[in-house]
Amino acid sequence: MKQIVFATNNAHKLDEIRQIVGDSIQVLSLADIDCNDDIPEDADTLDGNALIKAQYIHDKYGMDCFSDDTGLEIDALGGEPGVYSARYGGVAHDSERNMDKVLAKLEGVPMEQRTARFRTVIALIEGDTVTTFEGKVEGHILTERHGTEGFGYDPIFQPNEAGGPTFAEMTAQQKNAISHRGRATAKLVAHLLGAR
Ligand code: ITT
Repeated sequence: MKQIVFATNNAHKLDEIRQIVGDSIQVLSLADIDCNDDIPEDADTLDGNALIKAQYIHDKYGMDCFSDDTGLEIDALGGEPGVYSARYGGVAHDSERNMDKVLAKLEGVPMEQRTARFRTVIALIEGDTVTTFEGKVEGHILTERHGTEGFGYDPIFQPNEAGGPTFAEMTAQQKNAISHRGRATAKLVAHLLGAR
C-alpha cells in the first residue's frame, strides 16, 4: 500500500484526510515516523511554509510527504493576517485575541469593504516532484462573533455562498463542503487516488 506522511501536529486534520482516503493510502502522522522536531515555518507566504514543512520531512526521512498552510486574507487590511494568522494577536493559537485584533482594526469599515477569503495551500512531494494544490472560499468579516462551532476565525467569517451563517454556525460537514481546506484536500486526494 502507498504510504505518505502528512507533516502536521493537528490531529483533527489528520483524521479528516484519513476518512477521505479510506484504506487506499496509508497516511502517516509525524508521530508515526517518530518525528518530534519543531519544523520551521518561517516563510512569508503560504506556499513557502507548506513547502518548507514537506521538504523538511522529505529530506530527513526520504518519504513522500505533504503539508498545508492556511491564512485568512482581509482586503481592507492589505491581505493581513495572511501567513501570520495563527499568531496575529501576539500569542500563537489564541483565537480570541486574533479575532479581537481583526475586529478592532476593522472598526468603522462598512460591510461592503469587509471582504476576505480563507486560502489553503497544500504542497506534496513525491520522489523529485513537487505539486501544490490551492483551495479558497470568499466571504466577509462580520462586526461581532456568531456561533460556537469550528475553530480559529470561524465565528467572524461569513462565507458568501452559504447565504448567511458564519463558519461557526455550520456543521463540520457543511463547512468542509465549501471550505478552503476542504477544496484543497479534495484536489490532493483526487491526485493521490488517480496516481495510485
Ligand atoms: P499546523 O500544525 O498544521 O501548522 P495550524 O493551527 O498552524 O496547524 P493552519 O496553518 O492551517 O493551522 O492555520 C493557521 C491559522 O489560521 C490557524 O491557527 C487559525 O487561526 C486560522 N485558520 C486556519 N484554518 C481555519 C479555519 O478553517 N477556520 C478558521 N480559522 C482557520
